[in-house]
Amino acid sequence: MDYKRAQPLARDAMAYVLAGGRGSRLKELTNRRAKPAVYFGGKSRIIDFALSNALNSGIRRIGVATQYKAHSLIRHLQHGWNFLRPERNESFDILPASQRVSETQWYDGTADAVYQNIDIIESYDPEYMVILAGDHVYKMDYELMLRQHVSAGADVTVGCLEVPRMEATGFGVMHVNDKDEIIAFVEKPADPPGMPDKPDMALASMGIYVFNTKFLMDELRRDAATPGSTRDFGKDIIPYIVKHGKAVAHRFAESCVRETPEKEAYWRDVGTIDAYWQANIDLTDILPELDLYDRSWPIWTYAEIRPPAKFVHNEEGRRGTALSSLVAGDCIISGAEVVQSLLFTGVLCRSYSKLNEAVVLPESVIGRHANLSRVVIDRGVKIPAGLVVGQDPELDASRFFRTESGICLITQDMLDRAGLFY
Ligand code: ADQ
Ligand code: ADP
Repeated sequence: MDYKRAQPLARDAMAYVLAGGRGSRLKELTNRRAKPAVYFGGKSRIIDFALSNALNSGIRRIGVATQYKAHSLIRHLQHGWNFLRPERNESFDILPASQRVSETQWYDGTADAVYQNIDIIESYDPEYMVILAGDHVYKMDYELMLRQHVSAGADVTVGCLEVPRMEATGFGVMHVNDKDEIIAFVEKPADPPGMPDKPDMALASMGIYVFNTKFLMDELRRDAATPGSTRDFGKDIIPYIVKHGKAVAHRFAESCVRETPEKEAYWRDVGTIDAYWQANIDLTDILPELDLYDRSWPIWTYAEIRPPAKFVHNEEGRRGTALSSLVAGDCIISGAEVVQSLLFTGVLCRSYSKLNEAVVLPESVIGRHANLSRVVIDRGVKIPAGLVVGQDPELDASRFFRTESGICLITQDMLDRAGLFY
């Protein structure tokens, strides 16, 4: 027996996470950090999902390409993910855009973010490359995708899921034949084509690709020599292979990690304030669709060791409570009422304050008698005593970023600008 087949294909693969995008639809949350570094779920950052999936799938070589506002992301990766060791046939590389091949300062498209590090990838000599976006929340076993890729003899395998047709304008959309070979691919079509058997749904690319490394390297070199290419997987590489080679679709539902196959295959692009707020608040459900407590598929992150969360009366006997909420370490709920909310590490809720459907990022302070509902509060924000948000849409919109559905993003800059001091 070929000794390599005795181990998972994942051990011959390198995961390459694209983590350079800006994610501008997250507004001020991405002013100081790239979207993959944005906090999610009480303790983690968005990129922890792709990285944990890679690790849980058995992949032990990981590269992360960073670009936009990378400092917070790089610090997180260095603290939390730097445990893969070369002496165990493992590797973890943080690959900032650094003019390694081309003379331009930045990576062009996503394919360029791989091309510029070809020499590093080739030095590890992985059989397969698993290209991942760093900005989605989902649990997936890439080993199953690798197996399909190998057994289908594909040049590229593209992860895909079904989305409502009208929501597919932000995706690569494909048509497949009865063997799930991709016969057409359009990147971000204005009028997305529906699926033949389900015209209201479209088959969308998740921006996840599996290649044989040698094939990918040849394609990247070909693309780099092609005038007019934007050096992007979705715009250039995938459409070219669909035309000239064998591109196969891998259905996310086949490899999504969930308790039972009947459960919805959970995948979220938390790219807007509404989607970000909703996906975080969904975790406060009794049985949320995304299970963060499944120890067989842990979402690993870096967090400092901090004291436990604490719930106390104030001196007048007012109870500090949290109901249907996730409360991270080092939070203090003192004479405050927290309902259906998600508090990240080190949040202090002071007496008589009320939070309802609030997502509060680390180290923020909620002043006395503040009453906030349907909000996202950025890291380290000091909410002044008595501030009310969620009751007067016009007032809220004049002070904060308020979405059409009424979610308010609150940052320290916005409070300062409105003269709302702690
Ligand atoms: P988009 O969602 O538009 O389309 P894109 O902006 O290309 O995604 O970013 C993909 C990933 O690469 C993100 O994780 C982003 O952070 C990162 N990234 C972007 N530019 C980068 C750069 N220059 N250097 C490093 N990293 C970078 C893609 C596909 C679609 C597919 C969707 C699914 O093109 O076909 O449907 O993803 O979300
Ligand atoms: P308020 O009740 O007005 O919110 P504080 O913010 O001072 O008042 O918090 C009151 C209670 O919260 C304290 O008595 C204590 O139990 C707890 N607390 C506040 N800060 C800390 C801290 N740094 N370490 C531990 N407990 C704290």
